[in-house]
Amino acid sequence: MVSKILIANRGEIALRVLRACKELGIATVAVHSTADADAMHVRLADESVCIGPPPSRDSYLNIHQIVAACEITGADAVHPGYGFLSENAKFADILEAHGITFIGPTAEHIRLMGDKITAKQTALELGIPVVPGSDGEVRPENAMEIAKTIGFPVLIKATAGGGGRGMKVARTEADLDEAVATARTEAAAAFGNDAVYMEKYLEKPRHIEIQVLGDGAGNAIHLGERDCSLQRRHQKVWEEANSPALTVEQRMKIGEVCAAAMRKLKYRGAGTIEFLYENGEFYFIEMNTRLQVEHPVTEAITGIDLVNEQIRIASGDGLSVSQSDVVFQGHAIECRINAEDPRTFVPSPGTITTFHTPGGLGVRVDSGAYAGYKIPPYYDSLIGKLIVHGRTREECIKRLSRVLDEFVVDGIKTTLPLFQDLVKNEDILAGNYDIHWLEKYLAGDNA
Ligand code: MV4
Repeated sequence: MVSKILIANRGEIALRVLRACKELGIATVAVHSTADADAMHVRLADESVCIGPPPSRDSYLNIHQIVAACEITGADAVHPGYGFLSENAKFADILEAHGITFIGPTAEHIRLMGDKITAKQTALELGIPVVPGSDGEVRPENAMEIAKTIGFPVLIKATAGGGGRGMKVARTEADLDEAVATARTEAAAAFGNDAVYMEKYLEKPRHIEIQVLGDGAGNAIHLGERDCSLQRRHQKVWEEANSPALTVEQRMKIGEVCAAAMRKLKYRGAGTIEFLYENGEFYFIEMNTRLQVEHPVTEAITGIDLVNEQIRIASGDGLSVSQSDVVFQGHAIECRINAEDPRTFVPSPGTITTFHTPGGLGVRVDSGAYAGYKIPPYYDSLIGKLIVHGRTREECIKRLSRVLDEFVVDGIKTTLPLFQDLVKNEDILAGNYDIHWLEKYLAGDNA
């Protein structure tokens, strides 16, 4: 049983986890850097511990400081949120060695999915459809043979990668050697591991991900998909469920494939299985072994509190719902509110002078921001998430448009004006977009 949770994170996700703990009657410990002493997650927690100076590596990524904060406060579990230490297998191992519960999957499953080649091999063995590609690592000397078998265009990816760093497209035979060499150099620089693999390059896919929950004992369910195709430089901007591209039958089929795979794996906790979707087919690319930023979209349409489920699972109580209890109701959209210029996405830290959040039926704002809050320049620029729910996609977008008019953030630039434009766009209204749409729109190519 878990009785006191240390939240090893900051910002809106630290608040999100605090709220779930409070509803469960579990005591909370916030940790913070010196830059976050005035943060909302520190104010709302039962206790707080300063764990170091502003740079993440000295505070939110400092495993020893976090373990020490658990020892000092008597916390018996840690929720890592997303980012930071959430997919760090060594952290999960160290906590376990100290008798502290890591609210997440086993270190073994984190490692399995952290290496993109073993993740893909595992997915294949579990019956999940994968992108056609090399069977394991690609070396410069065998790259051409493999590429010819797959067929051009091909994509070179870093084994230790994820999130799009170190990827290189080779459109023809003439591009291949350079693409492999550059991908290896970039992978070595970014991840300290130059191993790469190869896949068929999908030209215009959507990014559709499936939410799963497993109890670690062989029971697992899916909570449908989220369409996260609207991205810029691998940063998601707008996420929605259901995907405008899927039928009920397609949703249930891919969802059941994923849930069955998680049962076989005896997966524990919340996870997301990422796919590219093109011409009616799903292709596995990665699995994230953590709670994701966009999880509220799934919460909106299912009514299931994902953090509550994570804590239940970590406490050994299993899932509160079975697959047949899961009902998908209506449509939800999340807009990421970043302290950034809405056209260039250049960060805009500073002091928020006015912060007026919208309300009404079907509206949720997850944010640690408030009037007078000074956004520190050290961390990512997400200051909040707006999640809107409606009975249909059309109702949801109309509501979103109304809600965006009510939202006031002064003192800094935010991405809110971008969403004002998107809700009026014909392609967006029609649900007609792929992973390249937003970049083209921002460049003025499909306006
Ligand atoms: C791909 C792809 C096309 N074909 N794989 C980028 C992030 C990483 N998670 C996987 N990514 C991609 N993998 C194949 N075989 C295109 C992308 C990609 C992408 C994927 C999802 C969302 C946005 C994207 C933007 C550019 C490229």
